[in-house]
Amino acid sequence: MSDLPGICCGLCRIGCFQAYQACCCIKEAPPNPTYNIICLGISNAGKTTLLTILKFENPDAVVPTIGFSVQDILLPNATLKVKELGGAAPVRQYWSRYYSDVHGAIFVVDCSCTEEEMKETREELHKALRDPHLSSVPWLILCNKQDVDGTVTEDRAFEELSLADVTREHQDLRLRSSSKSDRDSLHVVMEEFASKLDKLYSPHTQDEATQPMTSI
Ligand SMILES: Nc1nc2c(ncn2[C@@H]2O[C@H](COP(=O)(O)OP(=O)(O)O)[C@@H](O)[C@H]2O)c(=O)[nH]1
Ligand SMILES: [Mg+2]
Repeated sequence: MSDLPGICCGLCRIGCFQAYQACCCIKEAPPNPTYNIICLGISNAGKTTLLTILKFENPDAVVPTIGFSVQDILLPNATLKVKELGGAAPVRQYWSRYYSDVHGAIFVVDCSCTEEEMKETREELHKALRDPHLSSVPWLILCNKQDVDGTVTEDRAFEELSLADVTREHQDLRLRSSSKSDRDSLHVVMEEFASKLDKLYSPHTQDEATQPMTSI
């Protein structure tokens, strides 16, 4: 019984705070939006490594991706649910099976690769860009392995990947440099990409994050 005044006082304070919240329209901050992202690129481009870095984990421990893997990348402005598809030649024919529910696409390019691999990369990239499910989503092309001597720069990659015509149709396509040794820049690039997604998909569409792109 001696606790009664304390309990009453506590309840009063909660009541007062709730009344104050209601009067001043103070609401809890909405949770960060979640976007479904597809991550493509031929084997060895560095997809798993970059995603591992974005999760603040050790990139030296990555193993080749068999089939696909899904990783949640937590950014200050969004959560990216990234599905990385294996990049080996025999599995690339199945990539398009995973395109239907995505809000954005990331394509990782090994800019230190051979001419033959760059040709392969260009063909796969253009195939994906032409897919109707991915034609209206924001694209981020990462020109990776910029730390390697003699690697192809972002401008040169734009040429080698024949992107001049593509950017007319894909106005939300961005080409950015990346490297496993520059985590900070990678985070900046990803936050910029998340902002682009945010601009495109207004808050009320968040509940529909699992809907196919065509319905958003
Ligand atoms: N020098 C360098 N090596 C990288 C970079 N990114 C990835 N790698 C290496 O490239 C190899 C393949 O990486 P991985 O992430 O498995 O490629 P994935 O097949 O596209 O997932 C690994 O040995 C990585 O350490 C980078 O930015 N610079
Ligand atoms: Mg991988």
